[in-house]
Amino acid sequence: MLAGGLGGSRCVDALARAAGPGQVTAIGNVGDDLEMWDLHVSPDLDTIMYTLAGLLDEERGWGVRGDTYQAMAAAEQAGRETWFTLGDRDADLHMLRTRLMKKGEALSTVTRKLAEGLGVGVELLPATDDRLRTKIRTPEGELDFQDWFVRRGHADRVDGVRFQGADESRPAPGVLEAIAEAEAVVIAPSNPFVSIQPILAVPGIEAALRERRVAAVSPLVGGKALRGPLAEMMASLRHEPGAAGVRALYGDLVSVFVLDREDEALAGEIPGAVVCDTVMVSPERRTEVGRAFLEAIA
Ligand code: FO1
Repeated sequence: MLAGGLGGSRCVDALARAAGPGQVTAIGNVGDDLEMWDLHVSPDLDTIMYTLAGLLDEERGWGVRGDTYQAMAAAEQAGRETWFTLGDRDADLHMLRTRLMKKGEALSTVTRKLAEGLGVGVELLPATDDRLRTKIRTPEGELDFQDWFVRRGHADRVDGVRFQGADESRPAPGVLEAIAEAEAVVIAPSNPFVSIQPILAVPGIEAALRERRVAAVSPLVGGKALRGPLAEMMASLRHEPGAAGVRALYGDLVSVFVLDREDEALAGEIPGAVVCDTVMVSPERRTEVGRAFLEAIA
């Protein structure tokens, strides 16, 4: 499964619950990564890990449930950067990641160690070990992804997206093999512009997908994203609104497109459409939703 953001992590969880231990490989977006307090933060990889480990703050959609914020409070008192919130326990993970990467370990190696440490039963691979960063073009100029998303609350209109470093990047070890060997390849209900395209931008990944039958799950239900600015981005980037627009965006890369029941009426006009329940906000619902996915994409 190709995944980014909260929708992606919930879908990885749903599929993992339905398919059973050791059956799922998630390829995660790294375009959102940033350095905060000189720590390497990989929000999308961490959201997947925390979700699978049952640690995610589900209400907020990021970070660790019940975390404390002593380091943040100290930074604020001292007048240091606090626009990106790191809980104490979350920061400990970033410290370990940064320490191991400074010793020369690749992000994929470190991610495997972190996931094992949290008891995560899914193989989680960053799309690339190389530096790839999403940049957002706005009327105020080009912004780093988290600057746009968190610091400025994704209030600036998006006129374009690019992935710095993508052309020189290589897929992380195991990524192309996972795509080639999977029984089914699924694009999670993540934001296509800032979660999925930065994965596809790594040379070799899209070509590997084109050799396979790929299913995508719509991130828009009733024209709206459960969370995040996708509906607004569809408009500002001049795409057809709603699930049909996302379907068109994936074009012939995808042959199965999973729509939520709420969008059943669209199915007739959407190539490869299948319909099932896709909302998996509550962890209790995820096994059932995951089973329905497996059936729908089979
Ligand atoms: N999102 C916010 O809106 N504000 C934050 O301060 C914030 C901190 C944060 C820390 C660690 C982490 O793993 C994620 C964090 N996020 C925060 C979420 C993150 O910016 C986005 O949800 C993703 O990058 C978009 O998929």
